[in-house]
Amino acid sequence: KQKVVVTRKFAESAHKLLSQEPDIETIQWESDRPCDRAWLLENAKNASGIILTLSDKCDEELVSAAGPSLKVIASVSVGTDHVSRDALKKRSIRLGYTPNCLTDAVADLSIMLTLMAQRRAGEAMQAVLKGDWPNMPWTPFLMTGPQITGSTVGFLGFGRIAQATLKRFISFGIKRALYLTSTPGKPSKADYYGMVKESPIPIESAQGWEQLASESDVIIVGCNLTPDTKHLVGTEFLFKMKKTGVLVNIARGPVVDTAALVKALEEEEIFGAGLDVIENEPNIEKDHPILRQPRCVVLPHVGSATIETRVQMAEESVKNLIAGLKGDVMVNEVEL
Ligand code: 8YV
Repeated sequence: KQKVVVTRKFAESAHKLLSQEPDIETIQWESDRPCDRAWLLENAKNASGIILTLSDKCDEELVSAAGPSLKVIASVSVGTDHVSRDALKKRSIRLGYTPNCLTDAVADLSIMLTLMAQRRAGEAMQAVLKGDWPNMPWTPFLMTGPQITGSTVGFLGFGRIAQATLKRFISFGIKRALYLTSTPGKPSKADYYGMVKESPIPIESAQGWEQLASESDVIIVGCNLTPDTKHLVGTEFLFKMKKTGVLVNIARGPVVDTAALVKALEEEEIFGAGLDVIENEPNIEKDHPILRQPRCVVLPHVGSATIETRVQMAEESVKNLIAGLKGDVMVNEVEL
């Protein structure tokens, strides 16, 4: 039998799929706590496949611990920055991932964070929770923020999630979209929903980050984390944004320089922010300076957290793993 290590308790249906495979023996991490690294390294020995998530680093150490038997890594995620592609490539290990099934859930969250930041939902709810409402007489500009209708939305990264977010924003009546990919000024190669070419609003490729930052009312960070995108949103970017601008990050924390964001919020260089991800997550203590910013909504990386999506992600990962072990076509495979 081929040994498969599973680092989380995923949806029941996914475990069932795996257990129906006669040639697979599963080693399961049983706790709801993140999988212990020492346990993973120990149990990976002689494994043919590993199903893991973002917080399980898949690096040279893990791949060597598994040894030459390792054929497939199935990551329950769209992002694969926790996986060393080099370590896999040199041993011809295949990498499965789950790019499509979580798009809607994350796009929904992008909209939610945008509206929360623009409409000051976090700040307003805090005021109510603190019992301040009786002391907040109605005034015409009480808790007002910028409106999404008629705005320009800028996308840093223009993949599936960004395009699904744009599709939603169009129904909110935005007037224009700008995007920045690794080829500034060039039309996007992918048009996932057939709306980039046939859109009711102009969708333009920005010439560079300066144009994206200065002309957008909302910036959605949706790019991969790479050495090129780390801290791409730093002081210069944030201080180029409109003072009424809102920054939303649903990608990876390190794309945004948190210290620079705190400064931009404190100095009112931008209006607000919505973060589903942040540098050094999940180790964000109560006294972290970003949590003292009333105009910043911070969520604990819940972009894909709908029941339906998490079930699909797990099932798809198992299918990727099984296909990988059999030498078949995966549902979604990363080209290494
Ligand atoms: C997941 C994500 O929650 O898919 C991704 O890349 O960041 C989130 O959807 C996370 O990866 C769980 O592994």
